[in-house]
Amino acid sequence: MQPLLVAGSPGSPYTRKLVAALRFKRVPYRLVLVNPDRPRLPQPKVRLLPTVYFDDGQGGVEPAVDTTPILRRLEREWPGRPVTPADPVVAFIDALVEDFADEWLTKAMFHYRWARGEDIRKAARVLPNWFDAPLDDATLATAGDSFTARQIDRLSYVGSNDVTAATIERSFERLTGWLVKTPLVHQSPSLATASMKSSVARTELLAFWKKMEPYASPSREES
Ligand SMILES: N[C@@H](CCC(=O)N[C@@H](CS)C(=O)NCC(=O)O)C(=O)O
Repeated sequence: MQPLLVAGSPGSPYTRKLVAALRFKRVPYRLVLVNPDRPRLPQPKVRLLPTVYFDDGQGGVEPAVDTTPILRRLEREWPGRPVTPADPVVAFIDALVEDFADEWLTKAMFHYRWARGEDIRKAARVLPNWFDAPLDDATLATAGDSFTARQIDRLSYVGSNDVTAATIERSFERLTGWLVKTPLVHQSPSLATASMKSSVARTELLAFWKKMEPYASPSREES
């Protein structure tokens, strides 16, 4: 069987969410790093990371985006080691928490990366190196500058600004304080765990959820 082909980047929280769930489910996969300026694979209609290339049944591939429906499909095709709770009430709560993590926690991730000087300098040095082969120092400096300009420009779309910064940070601190003492939704890893873990890990502040930890970081061999 061919491993599932996933195009993504370790800097993308949604890539990490998907990879965490694939690892937990033990679905064989191959992660290829994408350089958005030099596409090597067919593009999905909406260009987002991660993109999963499903077998189209005719010898080709069918690109798919959006981790939630992708993982719902994988749950149907790979029912072993489910990441959806069996109890429908718990599954509903899990879906709500997953949505909260996908839509709200990524704001904290983006804010903590791009709102302050030292964090910006770190993100500029790290993230451009995760789309292709590692860059030499001069290329990394140029790529870091243009990456930074683009991402800071997007802070307004994400909703991080001088007025909202305190709300984002208070909400994140409240959540992480709560997570230290509360088990998350159900006993084994789930989509909610995968999504929350990925965004929180990407803030590079915390290492929670030991049970998800082994599944959360793409290893070097995969890139
Ligand atoms: N809801 C989507 C979101 C995917 C997403 O926004 N990915 C980011 C990278 S982490 C992206 O590709 N952003 C590029 C863009 O928005 O143009 C999912 O769950 O996969």
